[in-house]
Amino acid sequence: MNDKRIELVDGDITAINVDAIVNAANNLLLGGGGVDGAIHRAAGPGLLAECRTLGGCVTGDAKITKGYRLPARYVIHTVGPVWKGGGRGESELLASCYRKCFALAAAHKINSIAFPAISTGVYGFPKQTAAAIAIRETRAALRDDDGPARVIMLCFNRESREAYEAALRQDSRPAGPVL
Ligand code: AR6
Repeated sequence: MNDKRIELVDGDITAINVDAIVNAANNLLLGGGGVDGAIHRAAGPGLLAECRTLGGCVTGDAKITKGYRLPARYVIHTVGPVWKGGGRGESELLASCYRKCFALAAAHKINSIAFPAISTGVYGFPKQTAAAIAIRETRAALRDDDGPARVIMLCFNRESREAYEAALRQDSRPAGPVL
């Protein structure tokens, strides 16, 4: 079962020793608060200098940079949707963030990747729905032998951990006849 490749880890994403960490950024890609601020502080000014060359990023897309002073070799910057009640395509946009991150990970031969709970801080996306989308897209990326060997979901608080635990308890098998 590919869920064995998904780990829940408590703590700060900037300290994780993986090939790539994901940043929950905004459209400008020039830093901000929350996990974005923490990543830029830990990576140092080289990260902002490279981000300035990227021309921003549309919501639901992702761009990759080096990790500079971080233990991670790469940072994948993705822009999650602002929650506006659920009727503005927020779930599809959040799913797109995860898909674009996994596509970049494949293109750069990234074997281990750590995600924060994209959009669930300042952007207000409900944690439980966001965790279900994160786990569904991760399972899709790990189908067969595809995807990174390790996918870490960073749990910055207890609510996030509980949301991921609940999402992982949801059966990933397609519905079929009861044997
Ligand atoms: N490590 C891991 N997770 C963290 C950390 C950390 N160091 N710090 C916060 N979180 P948020 P968003 C969690 O607000 O909702 C920024 O200003 C946090 O508890 O960082 O996508 C950007 O520039 C929450 O669960 O990102 C954008 O303007 C999750 O990370 C905007 O915020 C995401 O919270 C993006 O908002």
